[in-house]
Amino acid sequence: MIDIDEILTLLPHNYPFLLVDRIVEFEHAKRIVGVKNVTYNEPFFAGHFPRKPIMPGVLIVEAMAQTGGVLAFKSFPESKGSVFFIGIDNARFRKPVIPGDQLKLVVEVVKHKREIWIFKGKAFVDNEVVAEAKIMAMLKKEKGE
Ligand code: BDE
Repeated sequence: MIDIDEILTLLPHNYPFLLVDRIVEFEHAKRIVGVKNVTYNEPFFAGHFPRKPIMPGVLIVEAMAQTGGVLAFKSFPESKGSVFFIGIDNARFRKPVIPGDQLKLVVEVVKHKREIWIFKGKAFVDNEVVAEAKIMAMLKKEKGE
């Protein structure tokens, strides 16, 4: 288990743009499962949409990408820096995500070569796939490391 305190040490993100609350499974450089609890109080629900709160699909993809970032940094803690989101393919949004849903973000490494990571992400609510995407990321080390 990786709790929110540790996530905050691994990712540079913060409110209102940190979109993973907890890690419940982790396999070194291979697979990770993140959880995001979705509440009516999410700032994006104010505009998306008034009286019809639906989580923007792009933010579900962002939540998968952040979970992939945790996988990369937890696997290689010496590679301190940032993960840049450099590409996305084959994104699908299959079901609306609404307040009260718990997103399970399953991210698997398709390929990892030097600083480039390719992830396959699936987001589940109640064991149903709500979104999926192939995500590409690049680790950028901090200067002097
Ligand atoms: C979104 C992603 C994947 N599958 C379904 C959906 C979906 O149902 N979106 N719905 C959006 C929506 C927006 C407004 Br404004 C509205 O009044 C209603 Br009735 C909607 O269903």
